[in-house]
This record gives sequence, structure tokens and C-alpha cells, in this order.
Amino acid sequence: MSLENEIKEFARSQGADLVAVASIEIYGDYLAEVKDRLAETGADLSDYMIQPADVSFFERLADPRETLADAKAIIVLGVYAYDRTADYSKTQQGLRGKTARIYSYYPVVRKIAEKLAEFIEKCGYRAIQGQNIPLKYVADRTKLGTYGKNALLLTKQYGSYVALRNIITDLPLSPDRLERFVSPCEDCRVCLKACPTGALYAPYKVNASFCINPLTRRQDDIPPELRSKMQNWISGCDICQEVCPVNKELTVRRIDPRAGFDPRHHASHRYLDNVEKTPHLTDILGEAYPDVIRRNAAIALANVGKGKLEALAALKKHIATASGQLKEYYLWAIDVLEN
Ligand code: B12
Ligand code: SF4
Ligand code: SF4
Repeated sequence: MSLENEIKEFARSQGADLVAVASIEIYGDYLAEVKDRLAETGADLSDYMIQPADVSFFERLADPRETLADAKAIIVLGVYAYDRTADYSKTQQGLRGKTARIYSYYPVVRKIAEKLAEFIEKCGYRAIQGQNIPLKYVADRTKLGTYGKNALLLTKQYGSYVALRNIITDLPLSPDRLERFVSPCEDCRVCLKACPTGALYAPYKVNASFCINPLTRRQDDIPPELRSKMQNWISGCDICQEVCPVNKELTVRRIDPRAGFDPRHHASHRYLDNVEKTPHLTDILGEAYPDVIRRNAAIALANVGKGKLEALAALKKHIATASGQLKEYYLWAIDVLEN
């Protein structure tokens, strides 16, 4: 068996749904595009939720040798992340918060990448796993998928619900020559129209300062005009994926036992395989959730709780234990619900 096939077989045996080998290049056009995007939108690098919040982050992604000086190949891994049968349309009526589907699968794809890196290292080569390349760009180049106008990688088998990760290695592997999945976007603009904040300001382009995903993680203030557009998303946002006709064709996958949220970043429930398990917004206010999630729950209540006495009562009850910025959000939400 060829080295490439051995690697792929091992990755699949660990649960990878997609795996491809890409060449080591300096992705200069990607870096130019990042700079254009920043200039076009005026978004701050902190809006990208990256560390460190400066352009060196993207420079490192654009040149894989910054991660491994003697790099010879990149392995891109993908795990299908659509595992819930939840009818999300009912969450607003039930005062429940929504979290992005893909987050459950980041730990799964990371584990697979760690195992594969170990496997390569045991063969006597270096292998560094992480998110240290421009994942969509490289996956698009290998033809593992293609860019959708929602600025995400769309794949033939799994739509855009794929959690990606990569390995950079000095193991010499031949890059794949896959057949490109023909873009389904053509005249469609459904995702652009559906984005509630206008973050998808042009096909393939996101203004990170408007995207609900970073807004739900932001520690500093969220402008009121954006709060009212966040609906009941409390961690991430899937709208530009939920509306995509390609994703509507998908079948729900079996839940991987390794899937789960990282409570440091996300609402601390484990699986969201049905709507009853999505977090109740009024419960979040009173539990030991991080302040950021409680703030998001207050915003969500203001957005979907109008006319619901339960929402108002919960905010009024928990305001006594809230302080500082959080208290201001609770007061703001009460004001929205009362007026
Ligand atoms: C920074 C970042 C963000 C930022 C910026 C998003 C963005 N689109 O740039 C913020 C915080 C907003 C964000 C949000 C989300 N993210 Co994010 N993010 C990243 C990160 C770290 C880098 C992305 C990046 O390089 N952006 C810079 C821009 C310039 O790059 P780009 O989008 O690839 O831009 C290219 C296109 O515009 C293309 N292009 C330009 N014009 C044209 C024209 C045509 C015709 C074509 C075909 C292409 C094209 O050229 C550009 C580059 O060369 C990656 C992880 C990684 N290491 O890659 C995850 C990653 C992209 N995120 C991911 C996800 C899942 C999300 C969310 C869906 C999370 C959620 N559910 O809330 C949202 C989706 C928002 C959206 N619609 O894009 C996944 C995507 C998986 C997939 N199937 O594509 C990744 C790969 C993480 C992972 N490990 O899986 N993210
Ligand atoms: S909604 Fe339409 S335009 Fe947007 S990614 Fe899906 S197919 Fe492409
Ligand atoms: S994730 Fe939500 S806010 Fe961000 S671009 Fe997609 S629809 Fe817009």
C-alpha cells in the first residue's frame, strides 16, 4: 500500500470522513485577500477572535513552513458535524438558545488529528496538528470541496457541516488530484439574503465585526443595533448554513461519543440531539454559566421573549445577582421586553 493510502486508511479508521493531501506552498493570494478583507470592512483583528490579534496570525497560516521549517506536505482532515434532529424553528417559542452544530465536532476532529500525528511520528517523521493553515483555502485547492457564497467550504457528501483540521509534516507525500465538486451556488444568493446582520456583505466575503459567531464570544460591548439581530443564538450561528439547499439534503449522522462542547467557550450542555436538550434561556441566567453566555441569554430573551411573562420574571429575579456589564444587559433586556 502507498504511504498516502496508509495515512488515509489510518485517518479513516479513527473516524475521519474526509482526508486529503495538499502541497506545501506559500499561500500569498490568501494573505492578500485577508488584507483586502480588512481594508474593505474596517473589521478589527480582534473581531476575528484570533490570538494574537495581529496580522502575523494570518502570515503564519499562509506559510506552513512557519509552523514546520522542513515541511513537505499537509494533510487536511474533515469530520461530518450534522448530528441533530432538532427542529430549531421551535426554539424561539420555547425560549431556548441555539448553539452552532459544528462545535460538538471540533474535539472529535482534534482527537483524530492527534492520533494521526502520533502515528506519523512513530514512523520517524515530524507531524504538527492544529488549525495552522488556511483550512478552507487549502481544502478548496485540493478539491476536497469548494467555496460556497456563505464563505464556507461546501463538500459534495457533507455540505458545509464539516469540522476541519490539519497536519503539517516533513513526511514526503504526493498531493491529491481530486475531482472538483461543481459549485452549486450559481445564481443562488439564499445565504446572503438570510444573514441577519449583513455580515455576508458579498459572495464569499464575511465582515467579521458583524458576524454573530464572534459577537456571541465577544467580551466587550455589543452595539444595541446588532443585539437585536442575534435572535436566540447563544454560541455561534448557523443561519447561512441552515438555509443552504445543499445542507437541506443531508441526513443526520450518528452521534460520535467523543462529540461535546467545551464549556470554557460554549454553553455547557453536552449534546443537542433534540430540542429539549437545547438550553433554556431562563435557566442560563441563574446557573453557573460564564458571564458571556448569560449575557447572550439576556440578549436572546430580549429578542424572542416579548409577550412572555416568564422571560421578564426570570430577568428580574436574576438581576440581583448580576453585576457590572452583565447587569446592564439584564436591565437593557427588561427595558426591551417592557416597551
Ligand atoms: C478567522 C475565522 C473566522 C472569522 C472570519 C470568517 C471568515 N469567513 O473569514 C469568524 C470569527 C467570523 C468566523 C466565523 C465562522 N467560522 Co470560522 N474560522 C476562521 C479561521 C480561523 C480562519 C478563516 C480565514 O482564513 N479567514 C480569512 C478569509 C479571508 O479567508 P476565506 O474566508 O477563506 O476567504 C477566501 C474566500 O473569500 C476566497 N474568495 C474570494 N473571492 C472569491 C470568489 C470565488 C468565486 C471563490 C470560489 C472564492 C473566493 O478567497 C479568500 C482567501 O483566499 C478558520 C480556521 C482556519 N485555520 O482556517 C475557521 C473556520 C473557517 N471557521 C469555521 C466555521 C465553522 C465558522 C462558523 C460557521 C462558526 C459558527 N457556526 O458560528 C462561522 C461562519 C461564518 C462564515 N459564514 O464564514 C470552519 C469552517 C468549516 C467549513 N466547512 O468551511 C473553520 C475552517 C474552522 C474549522 N476548524 O473547521 N471564523
Ligand atoms: S445558500 Fe446558495 S449561494 Fe449560499 S452557499 Fe448555499 S448554494 Fe451557495
Ligand atoms: S454565521 Fe450568521 S452572522 Fe455569520 S455570516 Fe453566517 S448568517 Fe451571517
